[in-house]
Amino acid sequence: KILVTGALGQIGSELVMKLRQEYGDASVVATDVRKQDCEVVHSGPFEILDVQNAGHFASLAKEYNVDTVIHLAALLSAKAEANPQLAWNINMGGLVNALEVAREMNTQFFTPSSIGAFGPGTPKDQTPQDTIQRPNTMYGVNKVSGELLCDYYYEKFGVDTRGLRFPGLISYVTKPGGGTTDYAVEMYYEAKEKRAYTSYIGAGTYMDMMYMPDAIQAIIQLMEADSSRLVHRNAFNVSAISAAPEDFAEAIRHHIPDFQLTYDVDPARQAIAESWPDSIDCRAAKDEWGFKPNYDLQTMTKDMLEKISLKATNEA
Ligand code: VAH
Repeated sequence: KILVTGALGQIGSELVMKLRQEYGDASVVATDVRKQDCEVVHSGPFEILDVQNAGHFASLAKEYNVDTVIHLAALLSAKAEANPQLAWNINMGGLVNALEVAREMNTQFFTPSSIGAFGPGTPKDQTPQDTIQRPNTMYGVNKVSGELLCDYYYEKFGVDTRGLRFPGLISYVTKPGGGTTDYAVEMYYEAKEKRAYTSYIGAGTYMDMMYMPDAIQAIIQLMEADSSRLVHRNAFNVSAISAAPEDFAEAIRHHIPDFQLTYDVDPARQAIAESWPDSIDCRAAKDEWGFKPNYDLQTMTKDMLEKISLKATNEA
């Protein structure tokens, strides 16, 4: 049985459905701090869980006799920067509780890291898998601490912990909440609705991005990889695209020729974006477990715009 925290979030809402498809509906216990009327709640076991509640976390894991914990519950970068103490409590308190469940029940363990785990002093182009990590955001501190803690639980207690440093993830199922890279998702939606978007991230600001299907595939591929091949564990650089707002706009114009991009830079999120890499080196993930994304900016844009149209029609 697989227990997923943050199951109603941007990654969780798609990962749960994919895991249920692969392993059976009853094999994935979806949890989140609130309940919603959606297919994750209706298609298999769902429990309300605040990951800061260690006792409840442990009792749920025992009740379902889980053998894998996928811990996604967290505050993303912009929200964390606005509420740093809350972010520490949720992001680190939740992670420690999740790792303790994994240790006590000897489960396999996954939690995402992020390009946010790198800071201003990190080489920006083709950021290496192993390099300096001194992020200057609370989210980044949480992600670096999380990577170190997950490696510690592997070295010290033998917990099979694995992680991915995700870039900005683009998806149409569930909108991200409180991230810095969310502008790219918003741009696709507003391109469809208004044929225009005002970006809070400035022109020329490059960040790594990836389409959600590639992210979901990477999680499953990593978790199924032969552990004897893994030189790294927490966490692998993975990315598919390095792009700035104008690159997304150009790709969108292939489908919506009169799309207009303007800028109204938000200093807080611009500062976070500028502290992150422009592009990361994913060779370790390719060499150790065969990471290979399928979508580039053009194919992602085509699929995103088609799926957003479909969604609008279905919801109409
Ligand atoms: C964020 N989407 O913006 C997340 C992610 C690399 C970005 O960590 O905070």
